[in-house]
Amino acid sequence: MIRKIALASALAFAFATPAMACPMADAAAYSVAAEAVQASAGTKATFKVEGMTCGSCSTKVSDALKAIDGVEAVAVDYQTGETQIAYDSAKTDADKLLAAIKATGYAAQANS
Ligand SMILES: [Cu+2]
Repeated sequence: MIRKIALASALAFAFATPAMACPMADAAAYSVAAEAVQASAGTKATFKVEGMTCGSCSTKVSDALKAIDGVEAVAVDYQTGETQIAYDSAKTDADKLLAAIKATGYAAQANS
């Protein structure tokens, strides 16, 4: 309950802030995306991505993952490198996800 209220406040803040690079809004957007990953019925995989410095970096990684057939939800936090993915294990696997992240130019490893 308290978490939901905190999330709602974070969301209100994010939307009240015009399209502007803001670490707090980026963190709020990541929380929302991460909730969607956790809510998905798909198989979950988490990775640590190194070298991202801004929202464009996380968008690049996120777009590369979303382009993979079978990927259902993606959350990428450039501030911590934490990357969560929900996917259909009949269509793709963690190795392909990791390869797609690395293809964007960032170092990454699977969290175990
Ligand atoms: Cu960047």
